[in-house]
Amino acid sequence: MTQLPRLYAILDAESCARRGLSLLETARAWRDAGVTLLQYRDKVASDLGVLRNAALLREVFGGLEATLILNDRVHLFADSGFDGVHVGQGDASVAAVRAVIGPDAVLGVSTHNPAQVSAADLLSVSYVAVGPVFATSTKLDTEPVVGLDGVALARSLTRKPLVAIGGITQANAAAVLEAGADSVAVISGLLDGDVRGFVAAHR
Ligand code: TZP
Ligand code: MG
Repeated sequence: MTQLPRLYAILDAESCARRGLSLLETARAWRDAGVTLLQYRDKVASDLGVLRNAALLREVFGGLEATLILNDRVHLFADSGFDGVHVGQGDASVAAVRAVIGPDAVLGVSTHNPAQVSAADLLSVSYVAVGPVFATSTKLDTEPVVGLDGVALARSLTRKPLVAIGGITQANAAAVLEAGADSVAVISGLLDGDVRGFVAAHR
């Protein structure tokens, strides 16, 4: 993955369940709409459940040039058959994660302020995520919003691919990209929006 696609779709199990949506049907719809970078985020399923879903997601995206990222669950990375993992500030250190997943796997880390962005810039991460850009009700324990200014500041602090997350919709995505993000990571904006239109607008 040399360059990130502009849309980074996050398939969040809880967000799907809350809407009565099937995880796999949603994945199929997103694949058909042109999603090529997908993170599977599941804070509720058991390890076995996550591995089962990971195998099914691999099937859904099989044969396509898609990148599949697992949220947390670094210990499941090898068995997931995914391309990488994404970790937060409260998870294991980037160095420890890198040691587990190997040098070639995609590794993303969440950051919430300039100090964290600068620190992440020095680590062996494939991309730096920054957020929440806008208010979101998807993740309840979020840090304060960083806004478009926070995205621009993050952009000035790292040359790594920059992913913006939090409250991003088709309506505000262009502004976030304009502020310096390479990619926008989206949960609700896809579940509640027009995924095909989103992909087409940011191809
Ligand atoms: N990290 C920061 S905000 C967020 C995460 C996982 C939730 C993003 O969800 P949404 O629905 O796209 O605002
Ligand atoms: Mg985490």
